[in-house]
Amino acid sequence: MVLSPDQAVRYDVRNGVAVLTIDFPPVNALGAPMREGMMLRLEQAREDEGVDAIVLVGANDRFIAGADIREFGKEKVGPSLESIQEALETSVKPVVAAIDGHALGGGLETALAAPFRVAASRAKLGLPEINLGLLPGGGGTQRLTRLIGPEGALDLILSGRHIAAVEALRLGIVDEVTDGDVTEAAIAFARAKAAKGGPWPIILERTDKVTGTDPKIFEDVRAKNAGKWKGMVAPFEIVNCIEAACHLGPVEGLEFERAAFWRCSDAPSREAQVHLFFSERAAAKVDGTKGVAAKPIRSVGIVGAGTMGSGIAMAIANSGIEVTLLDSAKGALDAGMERIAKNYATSVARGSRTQDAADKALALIETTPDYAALANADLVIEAVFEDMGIKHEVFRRLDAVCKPGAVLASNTSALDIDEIASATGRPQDVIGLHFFSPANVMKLLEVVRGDHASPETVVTAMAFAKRIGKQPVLAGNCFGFIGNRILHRYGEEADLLLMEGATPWQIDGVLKEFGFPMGIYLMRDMAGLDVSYRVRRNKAATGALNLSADTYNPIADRICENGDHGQKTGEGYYAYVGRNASPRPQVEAMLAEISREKGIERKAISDEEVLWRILAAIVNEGAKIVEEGIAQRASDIDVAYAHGYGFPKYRGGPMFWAAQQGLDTVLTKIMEYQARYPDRWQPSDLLADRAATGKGWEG
Ligand code: 3H9
Repeated sequence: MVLSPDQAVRYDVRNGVAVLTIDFPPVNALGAPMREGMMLRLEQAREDEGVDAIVLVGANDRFIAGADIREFGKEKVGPSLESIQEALETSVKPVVAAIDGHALGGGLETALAAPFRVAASRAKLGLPEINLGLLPGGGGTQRLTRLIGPEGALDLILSGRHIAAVEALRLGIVDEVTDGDVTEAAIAFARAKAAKGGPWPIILERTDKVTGTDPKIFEDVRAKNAGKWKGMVAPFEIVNCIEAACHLGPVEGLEFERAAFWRCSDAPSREAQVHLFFSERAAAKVDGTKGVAAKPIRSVGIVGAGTMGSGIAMAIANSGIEVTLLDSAKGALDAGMERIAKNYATSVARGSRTQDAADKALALIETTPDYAALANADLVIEAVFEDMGIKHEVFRRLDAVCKPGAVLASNTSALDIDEIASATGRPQDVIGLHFFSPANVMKLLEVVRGDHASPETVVTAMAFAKRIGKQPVLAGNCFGFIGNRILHRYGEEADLLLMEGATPWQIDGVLKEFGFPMGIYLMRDMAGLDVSYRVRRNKAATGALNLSADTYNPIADRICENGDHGQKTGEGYYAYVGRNASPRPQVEAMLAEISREKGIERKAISDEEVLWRILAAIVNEGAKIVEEGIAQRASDIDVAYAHGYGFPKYRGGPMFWAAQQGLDTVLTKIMEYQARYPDRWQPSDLLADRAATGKGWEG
C-alpha cells in the first residue's frame, strides 16, 4: 500500500500540544512519504496558533527503525533527514520525541535532533548501522559523542547494540523514562517545558563532554581491533568520525561524517551486509505456510543436561520462558546446573548481564530426573548422545508422557530426523532443532523438517527460534543438513589440497586472510579430533566411507592414532602452548609420506587456488542443496554460513560472493576442477542453469 505524506504522519492537538504520529508500516522507517509527512506536519504545528509544543511519536508502539533500507542505492526523492533535523533543532516550540518500541539508526538520530526525549521503559535505542556496513550518517556520530562523550559513543556505535531505556537514561540519551503511556508522559513533559520557556537545548552546540579528549583512546581502539576489522570500512570510519566530533565544530563535524558515510555506502561491504539483512528476514519465512499459525510456547522441556542441553536451557530461559531440564543421571543434572550458574556468574562479572537478569533466568530453570515432569511442556528438545538407539528410547518415552500437540524436537546434528520421528506415534509433531555450540551464544538455529512434520510444527519451530533471539534457517532432512553437509564437502577439498602440496597452516592462513575467524584445521583441533575419528570408523564399517580411495586423505586418522586429539591434548594439526598454535613439522612429514603412498608428487599450490577451490566447493554444494530443495533459497545458505560457520558477514555469504564473481566464472572454475578430479567435482545443475541465464541465483 502506498501511503500519502499526510497518512504517513498524522496530526492532532491534545491540550495545546501537537501530536505528530508516524504511521509508516511495517517499522516506521524513514521512507520518502514519511519524511515528507514530517516536514508537512512540523510546518503545520509551527503555524498552529493553538499549539505551544510538539510531540513526535510512532504508531503501534514503535518509534522509528531508521533509514528505509530499501531506498539504499536508489536515487533519493523527497526531503532529506537533515532538513527534518534542522526543523526540529530550530523549532521555536519545544519538541519532545516520545520513544516506544525501537529508536534505531536514523530513528535515534531524528530524536537526537529534538531538544527532548522521553522513552517507555520497554523501548530499545541504538545506532546499529555498523551491521549494514554503514555508520550513523544522520549526525549520529556527532550528536551522540557530544551528548555522552567519546567512550560511550565508541561503545554504542561500534557494537551497534540496542540498549534499554534505563541505560539510555543513565547515559543521558533520554530525559525521562516512563512505565506508563509514553505519549501522555511526553505531552506532560512538553507542556512543562513550554510553560517554563526556552531556549531549548541543542546537542550540537555542546562541548562539555568532548573538550580535552585524549587522542590515545582512538589509537587504542584502532590498534585493539585492527585484526578483527580487517577488510571492513565502517568501523574505522566510525572511529574517525567520533574523533572528529571531539575537535571539529558542528558544521565541519557533520560534513566530515557525511563524506565518511558515502565512503562506507560505496564500499562493497555495504551491499553485502544489506543483502544479509534482507536474507535473514527471508530465511525466517516458510514458503507455502501463509495463514498457518504458530502454537504458543510457554514451557520447554530439555532432555540431556550436558554442554548442549545446558546451553539450550540458558538460551531459552534468557527469553523469559520456563525450562524443565531432565537428565536421568543425577550427577549430570547437578553438573549441568553448576555449568549454567557458572556461565551466568561469568556474564555478570563481565558486565554483559545484570545480577537481576541472571537471577531471573536461573529461577526459570527447574531440574528433574522424571519424564512425567514433561507432561505439560509445549515443546521438548532432546539433546542426548548422537546415537540412534538412545534417541529412539528418548522419543518413545516422550511419546508416552507428552501432551497431544506438543512439539518434539531433536538437537541432532547428523542423524536422520524421519528415523527419529518413527519412534513416536506422532511424526507430524517431530522436528529437528540443530543448535550450535555454545548454544546460549551462537545465533544460528537450523530447523530440520522431516517428511512428516506438519506445517504447524515447522511454523512453530521457526517462530520459537525468533522468540529466543536465534536466526532460523529451514533445512530438509539429509546428511549434515545445510551447514555440516557443506562443511564436510569443503573439508574434503582442503584435505585433497593437503595431499597435493598445501599445508594446514597455508589453508588456514588463506581462510583467515579472506575473513574467516579461523581456518578449518584450527577448528578441527579445537573441536577435538577423536569424535570425528570415531564417526569415520563407523562410516567405514557400514561401507559409507572408503578409507582406501585415492582421494581419501588419512592425515586426521594418523594424527589421532598417534594419541594427538587436538587442542585438548596439546597437539593435533598444530602444537599448542595454551591456546597458541604453531605448525607441527611432524604433520608436514606425515603429509609427505601420504602423498608418496598415493603416488602424488607434491608441489606448491598458490593461495589463490586454495581459496578458489574451497569457496567453489562451498558454493557448488550450496547450489546442490538448493536444487534438491534442502534449502528454500540460495540466500538461506548465506545466512547459515554467516551466522554459524564464520563466513565473513561483510562479504555477504558464499552464494552472494559467487554471484559477485559472476556465476559463469565460478562454473568455469568448477569445470576446470572437474576435468582434474572427475569423481570429486560435478557442477550443480542449478549453478549451470543460473550461470547460463546470467541473472543471479533468483533466475
Ligand atoms: C540508517 O538508519 C542510516 C542512517 O544513519 C543514515 C541516514 C542518512 N528499512 O526485522 P523484522 C522491514 S540505517 C526498511 O522482521 P522485528 C523488514 O525487512 C538503518 N525495511 O521485525 C521486514 O520486512 P518483511 C538502521 C525495514 O519486529 C519488516 O520490516 N536501522 C527496516 O523482528 C519487519 O522486520 C536498522 O538497522 C528498515 N530500516 O524487528 C534497524 N527495518 O516483513 C533495522 C525493518 O518484508 N531493523 N524492515 O520481511 C531492525 O533491526 C528490526 O527490523 C526491528 C524490528 C528491530 C526494527
